Amino acid sequence: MALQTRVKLAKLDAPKVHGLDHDTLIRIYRTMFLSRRLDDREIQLKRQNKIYFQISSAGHEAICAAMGLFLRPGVDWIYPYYRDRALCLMLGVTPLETLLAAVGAKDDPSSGGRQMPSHWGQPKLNIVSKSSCTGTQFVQAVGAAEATLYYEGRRKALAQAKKAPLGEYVNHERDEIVYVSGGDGATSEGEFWESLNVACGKRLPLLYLVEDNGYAISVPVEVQTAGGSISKLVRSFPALHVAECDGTDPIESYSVCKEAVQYCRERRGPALIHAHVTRPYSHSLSDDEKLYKSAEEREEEARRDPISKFALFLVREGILDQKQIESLEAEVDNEVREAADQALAAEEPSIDSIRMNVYSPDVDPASAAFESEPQLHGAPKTMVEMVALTLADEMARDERITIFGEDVADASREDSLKQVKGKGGVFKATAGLQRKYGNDRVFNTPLAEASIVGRALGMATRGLKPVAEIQFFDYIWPAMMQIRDELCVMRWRSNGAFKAPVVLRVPIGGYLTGGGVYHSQSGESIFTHCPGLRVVMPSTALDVAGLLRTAIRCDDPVMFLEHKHLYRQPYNRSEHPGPDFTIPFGKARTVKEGSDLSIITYGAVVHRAEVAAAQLEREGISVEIIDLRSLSPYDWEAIAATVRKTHRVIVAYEDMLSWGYGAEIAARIADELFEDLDAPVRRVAAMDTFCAYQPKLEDVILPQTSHITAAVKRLLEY
Ligand SMILES: Cc1ncc(C[n+]2csc(CCOP(=O)(O)OP(=O)(O)O)c2C)c(N)n1
Ligand SMILES: [Mg+2]
Repeated sequence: MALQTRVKLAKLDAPKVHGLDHDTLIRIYRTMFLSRRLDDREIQLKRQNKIYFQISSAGHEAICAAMGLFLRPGVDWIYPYYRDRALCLMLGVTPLETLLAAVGAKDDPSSGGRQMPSHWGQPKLNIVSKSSCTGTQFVQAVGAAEATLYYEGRRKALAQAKKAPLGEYVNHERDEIVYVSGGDGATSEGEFWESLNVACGKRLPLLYLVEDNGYAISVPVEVQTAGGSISKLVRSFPALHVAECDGTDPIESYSVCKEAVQYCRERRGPALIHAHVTRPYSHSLSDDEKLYKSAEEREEEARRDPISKFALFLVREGILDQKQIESLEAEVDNEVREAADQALAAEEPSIDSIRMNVYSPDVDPASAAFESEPQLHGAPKTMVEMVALTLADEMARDERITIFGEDVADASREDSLKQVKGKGGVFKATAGLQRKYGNDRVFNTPLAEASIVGRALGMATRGLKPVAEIQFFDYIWPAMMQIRDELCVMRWRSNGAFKAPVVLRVPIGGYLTGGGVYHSQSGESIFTHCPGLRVVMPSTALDVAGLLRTAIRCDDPVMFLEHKHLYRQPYNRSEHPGPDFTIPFGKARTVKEGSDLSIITYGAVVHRAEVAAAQLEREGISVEIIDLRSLSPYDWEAIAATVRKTHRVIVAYEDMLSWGYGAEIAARIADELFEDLDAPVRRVAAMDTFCAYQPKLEDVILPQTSHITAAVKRLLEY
């Protein structure tokens, strides 16, 4: 809304206001005041039980409003913290839009009523959907800044990204930058440090704003940060521009933001602003700061309140007189009242909308569009060779694909690359790809799993197609929050405005003879438990080719589990099926037909079931084997069909017996196919313990052919 308050022009002392003109000074104040009034209104609505949560931006308005003057909506990429209301208003988010989020309205542009208020997100403004997690945003912003550099050199990738679903929001400008903010508390998360390491190492155009209000809920900054000052700690990061300011003073903030933004735009490296702000309204409405802040401290904070201080400044400098301030404030109050009335009358989301946008509405990887016939040619390839071949084929087709992780490159040092054969992954699954497609497309990362996934997510948000590798399933856990709370939820929480079509390739499983507890883990059920994520686990080279290609071409995040023990087996090789061979997700493969009993399995147990079936065949027992190969979605129809055919079923899987993936399948069979069973559903699985290094112990722990054979015989006795 245009400022209607008439302003008496005063002569400004230029150095005092860093060249800011009257209109801009008033715009800053208006935005700050509007932000505060929206908080006040939300607090009132919460007390009236008309909204369900409130977290304020009070005390943070000055630095955020100042920053908003330098960021360009729809050009720069914004990863805002929940206290960035004034920034978002400056960039074009309207008061009504913020209140639509507060009431959880259908037309709330950040989430359609799915997220709490102040969890910003608007694709047309390049404001990326924010989760509640403190710290995850930092590594995602790194990925977004990497996309900036990537698109600079890869125009074809940009064109391809624009053509993909949600491509209307893909953009790139030569001097764009990425902004990410967080609180003093959030800087303690590992992801903050992981992100700085990459941003400085790659000199990314990434601007950090640390809004230090002295507390993370009740934890004071000296407990949070060694020495109490984050800017002191980060000063030794190379190429990082570091500035500290009074974030309650918009004019000082303006000058500091100007310099930092310029530093990033000029591609001199990342910048970090450490802004000291206040937090007068407690952490949220669920908190009462009187419980841990002394009265003296609270009074001191009140004296630093940015709104009252700046109003006083404007009057003192003759920019606005008291009457004009009152008139401006009345105008803002009116605007807030009107927006609140509209928000309270807004339509709620429909109950059935809850199922929408868990997965892509545009690309269904389980559809017939992904059915194809293999065009087999060439010498048989192992599973791991097929991974590399499929990646190479897809990279040739789609310039959006980037590949990264620990040790995935042939050789990071270009001089060495000329002289050596190349590493290409600890299992050689990415061998030769860097040499073929370049260092910007295939590269090694620091040893930091959360940042591998977070960076992939940041790139995917901007239209790229990252295929990242987690070196061993056993080491995926630092990335768990990025996977569970970010990758899986991005599309749903933004109500379809953002997506995260990352492929995570993860070597998994045991039977390694000497793998021990940290190189043999299973745990696929932990990820099939996560809505939003597709999980596949092929057991043959042909299925690797078809399913990996589908994973890359689909528009959802996919966890592609590669069983290490199967990588180089002679029994699952395949000729190359051609560059367009895809297999739909959620379609099982009948490994062997049979009539007496069914074994439902996947991964490394498929072959063990085949060996068991061959032995049993000699004793006149006919076993049917179903390889699920896709775990989420999975082929319930194939399961039901085989149970209805043989009436006896064993679910055989490598994960632990209790709470393992097969436990759910067995439960569903017992639940929904009870009438079709002639005997109870049986499971053959690993013991509920860890996988031992000593091969004799490993043999006992993991399911073996002999366990399957014994289970089949027992089941046929019914
Ligand atoms: C990963 C994670 N851990 C804990 C929380 C709960 N939590 C929400 S805000 C917050 C404090 C954040 O402090 P700070 O980063 O300083 O931001 P401030 O709220 O002070 O602006 C905590 C612990 C969370 N949301 N995410
Ligand atoms: Mg804080």
